[in-house]
Amino acid sequence: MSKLDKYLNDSSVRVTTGACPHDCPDTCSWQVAVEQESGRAIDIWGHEGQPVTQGRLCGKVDRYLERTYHRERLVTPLRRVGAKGSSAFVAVSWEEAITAIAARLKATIAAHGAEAVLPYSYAGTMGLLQGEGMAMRFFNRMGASDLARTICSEAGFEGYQYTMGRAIGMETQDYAHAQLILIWGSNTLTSNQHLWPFVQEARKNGARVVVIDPARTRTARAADEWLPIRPGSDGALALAMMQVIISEGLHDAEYVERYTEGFEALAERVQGYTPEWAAPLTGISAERIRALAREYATTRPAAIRVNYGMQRHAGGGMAMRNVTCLPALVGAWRAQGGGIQLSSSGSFPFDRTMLYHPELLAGRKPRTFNMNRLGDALTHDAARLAQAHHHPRPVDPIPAPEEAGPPVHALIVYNCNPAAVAPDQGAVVTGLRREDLFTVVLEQFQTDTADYADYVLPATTQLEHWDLLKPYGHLFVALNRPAIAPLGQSLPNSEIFRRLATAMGYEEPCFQQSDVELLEEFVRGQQNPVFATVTWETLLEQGFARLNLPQPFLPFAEGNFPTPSGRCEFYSTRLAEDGYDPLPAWVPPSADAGDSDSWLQCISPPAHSFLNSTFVNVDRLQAREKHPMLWVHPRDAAARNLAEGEIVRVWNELGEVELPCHITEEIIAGTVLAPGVWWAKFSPDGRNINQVTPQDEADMGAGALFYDVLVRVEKRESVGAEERRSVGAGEQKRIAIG
Ligand SMILES: Nc1nc2c(c(=O)[nH]1)N[C@H]1C(S)=C(S)[C@@H](COP(=O)(O)OP(=O)(O)OC[C@H]3O[C@@H](n4cnc5c(=O)[nH]c(N)nc54)[C@H](O)[C@@H]3O)O[C@H]1N2
Ligand SMILES: Nc1nc2c(c(=O)[nH]1)N[C@H]1C(S)=C(S)[C@@H](COP(=O)(O)OP(=O)(O)OC[C@H]3O[C@@H](n4cnc5c(=O)[nH]c(N)nc54)[C@H](O)[C@@H]3O)O[C@H]1N2
Ligand code: SF4
Ligand SMILES: [Mo]
Repeated sequence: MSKLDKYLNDSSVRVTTGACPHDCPDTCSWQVAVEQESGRAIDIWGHEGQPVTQGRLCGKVDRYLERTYHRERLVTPLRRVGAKGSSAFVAVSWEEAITAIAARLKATIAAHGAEAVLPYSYAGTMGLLQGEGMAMRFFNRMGASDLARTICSEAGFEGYQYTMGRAIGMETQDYAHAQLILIWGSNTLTSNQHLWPFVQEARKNGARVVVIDPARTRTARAADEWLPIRPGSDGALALAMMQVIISEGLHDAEYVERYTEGFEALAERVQGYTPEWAAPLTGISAERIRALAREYATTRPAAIRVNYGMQRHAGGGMAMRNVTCLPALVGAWRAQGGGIQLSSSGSFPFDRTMLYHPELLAGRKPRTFNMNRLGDALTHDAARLAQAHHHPRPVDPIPAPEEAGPPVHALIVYNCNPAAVAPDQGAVVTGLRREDLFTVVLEQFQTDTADYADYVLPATTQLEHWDLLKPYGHLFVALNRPAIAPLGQSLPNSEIFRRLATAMGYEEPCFQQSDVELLEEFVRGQQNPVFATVTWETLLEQGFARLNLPQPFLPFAEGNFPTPSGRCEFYSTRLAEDGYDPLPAWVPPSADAGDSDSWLQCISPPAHSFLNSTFVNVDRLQAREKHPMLWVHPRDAAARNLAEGEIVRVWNELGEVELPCHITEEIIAGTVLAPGVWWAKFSPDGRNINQVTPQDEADMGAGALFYDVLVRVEKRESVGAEERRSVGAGEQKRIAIG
């Protein structure tokens, strides 16, 4: 008997349908059983009728009730009473908190202008309502600084779009029809596990699965082949594959002729990019590259699942662009089971004006900060402040220091934990420590970031509020209904911003809309025919609805690329206009240790049992990940005389962190790996790996460079005093500015 049947037969229990809010491509639909009498949720499981969820949640969200009822859930507003970062707070009433926050914001705006207020948020929840639904209205009305949400996927997204037009790709279920699957820069079994059953189905029908990754992840172990690659070199691998395919005439000449742009120029461009050229860059032998290219071009259908690992590098945008050319070159789009998926986001052309009410800006055009440069944005240094403005393309001007605008005096953080997840943690924390910075954090838990808040406001979890979810891995919109009442005094983000708006004197009717009214209006208001099947009634009844798209979904079988030319653009005029090379090119990572014996490349991809910095405080999940650590290859460990489990110092010019080392062949030599994203306060020295990640931008979209990092790894005692001083000097510099 299914769980649903069991509970439907039990009148003491009611079942509510909802959806997982987390930043994960799978956006599972779930069901929650609630004991009628106590109002307490007693069980949660994956929706059996949702074709991608297929009745299963991941090991993290299986523990969602433990997270919701966690002993450390924030259940009352808090006011800081100790030093910033010391986590000393007292409980206050909502009225006191809201009144005090509004008063301080008004004073800040009067003294420095509304741009001195900076919202800082990401995808702690991907819900359209508890994400930016009410928040964006609030900050638009205020005229606050805007935030470019670049921390995750921007470089790859841009690279994909220059080639393809929009982030549209294969439907998840169609991977079952592939005969070859390249999993490229993705740890699918960890971060996209609902794709895996379809991969397995393909294998049952004879498909081969190859994982291209610097780490032998659990996905690589489960695949047919692990192709270890040096971080940041995927662009070179894709160029060399194209060189082989074109020079051997293995491309689909008919598809190329009818549906692509710039083939001749591409053929000329890739001539020099032979496998022999790519071998030393990628660490993959020329022979193996040649074989992979041939296999990819001659196996039909061939699918690629590409994810964000490869684009957290200086050349990440171009790397994604290069990889994205491959399916069109071999005509993979023609058949079900062929093509590529980065994200399904481009299939959801939501009209968000009803949600965000941009008219509240009333003609103002606030400056936009790049969220990856939060450290710089929080300094008083005008040059750094100017540098922190969002300038995603080479043609975008960077303002001069005198045009940078006022320093940030108030920071409002929601759905994000920047003290743990943002690059250059030393700079971020220095900024958060500023006595003259007023910080408000909306949170479910006392995170690293909440420790620096002046006010912490307790937020509800997905079990306690309404929301609407747009996935980025599949094509099903989902509705989340609350299953239980808010815990303690916690409130949905939407309600917190509503109360703040009232206290600020914002009287527009959109601040009076209830959560359900807002969602219903948004769903009913979508005009694009792709949403014809996503009706409010279906969502209420079923909990999810697939976009009005044909099945099988073959978006580019006959061209129809949403690019300016309507073709897949090997040559892109838009790239040229934006200041880039219009053709696929080699853009190296900025962190290349070359033949250096002392520097190592450092990547910090997601830990299996965490979701970014979420779930790190859930006991059972923390126990599974044990403790923060650094994977080191035996060769690199031997060169440093390191022993398993010994605490090492990981450092570069930005900062340093101490981590126990784990000696393993599951990471390539020359690269170290720190599973992320641990709360800094759970680490031996109160820091995490983002001590050493830079604020610098990737080539496209001003994306983050989390995996484009050089570090020194040494025994704790052996770092020379002089080198340590030079690291310390970097921090001193920032403290002086802050
Ligand atoms: N070194 C390193 N750093 C990284 C990465 C990496 O790979 N390596 N990955 C990067 C990536 S890809 C991303 S996307 C970012 C993610 O960074 P974040 O967006 O910060 O990540 P999360 O941990 O998902 O969510 C942050 C917080 O949102 C809170 N939250 C969840 N739901 C709600 C809600 O309804 N209301 C409120 N008020 N709060 C809520 C959670 O409690 C959590 O503390 O991190 C980046 N940082
Ligand atoms: N369990 C779990 N699931 C998650 C998350 C999580 O933290 N935990 N995070 C969520 C978020 S925010 C995101 S953005 C998504 C996607 O998350 P992604 O960032 O795509 O994460 P992964 O799937 O781990 O894939 C990254 C893989 O790329 C590898 N890699 C690093 N550098 C390179 C490189 O230069 N080239 C290649 N080929 N590979 C490289 C890493 O070793 C890792 O295995 O996952 C989401 N799902
Ligand atoms: S985190 Fe991802 S896999 Fe886990 S329940 Fe949520 S959507 Fe599903
Ligand atoms: Mo992400």
